[in-house]
Amino acid sequence: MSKETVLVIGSCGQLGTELVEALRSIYGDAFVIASDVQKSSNPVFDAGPFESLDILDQEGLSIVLQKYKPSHVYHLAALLSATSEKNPDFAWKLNMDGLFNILNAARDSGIIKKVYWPSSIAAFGPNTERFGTPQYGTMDPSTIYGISKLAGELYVQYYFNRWGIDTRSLRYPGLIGYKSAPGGGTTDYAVSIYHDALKSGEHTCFLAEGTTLPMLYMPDALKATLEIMHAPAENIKIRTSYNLAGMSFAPEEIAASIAKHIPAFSIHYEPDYRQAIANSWPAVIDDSRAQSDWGWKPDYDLDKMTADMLLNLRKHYKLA
Ligand code: AKB
Repeated sequence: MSKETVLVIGSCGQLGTELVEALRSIYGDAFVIASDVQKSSNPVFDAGPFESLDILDQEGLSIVLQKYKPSHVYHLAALLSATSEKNPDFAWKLNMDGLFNILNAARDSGIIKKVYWPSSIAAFGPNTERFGTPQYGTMDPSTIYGISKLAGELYVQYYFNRWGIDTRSLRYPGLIGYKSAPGGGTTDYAVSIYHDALKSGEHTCFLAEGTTLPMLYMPDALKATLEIMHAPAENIKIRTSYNLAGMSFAPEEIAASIAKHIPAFSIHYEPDYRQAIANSWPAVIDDSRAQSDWGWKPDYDLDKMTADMLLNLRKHYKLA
């Protein structure tokens, strides 16, 4: 891999933490600049450069860009769905102004050549086809997070069409991993359920039985992110954001998968305000365009993910 320099903004979140680690193994520690408003204690961030950066601070962004001259930027800083509903004004400000700051810097500085920005299944809404959700169909998000994602998709496409910024994006489903904690999403139960299974043998789910949502195991999320960023530009035919699928399941199905390893495991349901968010989202995504345009294929299904999550969390909790 050539000595590109990569900047990850919002690097201390669930995806960023693992993405920094993966990027450093490709580009080398010194060439991947991690940044966030505050450095987390994860040792990943001690292996290479870290900059304290609030993406709403244009001056601060400009200083980091001039210092490192990153050609590739992964802009991950955002409020997720559940947190956004608690503070919609700030969610809109962070999610949109943060994106504008990066896109304008890419347009004006001449430093950044490629921008990765994540969208989400939240860009769909209650009138979207829930099963086999197509790449192009009804998009009427009802959450502020989803509205910011849909608007962001159109903006990244606009900057590609108008100014030739090489913008690339995926509509992530819920992401599940054992190395870093999610924060403020509607799909977060699918991470905490594994921790609870090992710690107490039971989980109280904030979504109701039967709530099927699209999900993706973190190694697949990293694979997709790196594949779309490294694919030849001519293969990236969608410049809004690609549908991306791994698996879909309801809480009782992940519980059954866990019970294959921990037979006494039990799940209880106490749906809260996040149920309405989940109800407005797709259940099963059609990602055939990602498959045909740049060869997307996930490696993990539910049972394979469960086995890997439990194996690694057992080590983490020193149960193995
Ligand atoms: C959330 O639940 O908000 C996120 C997402 C699906 O974008 N995990």
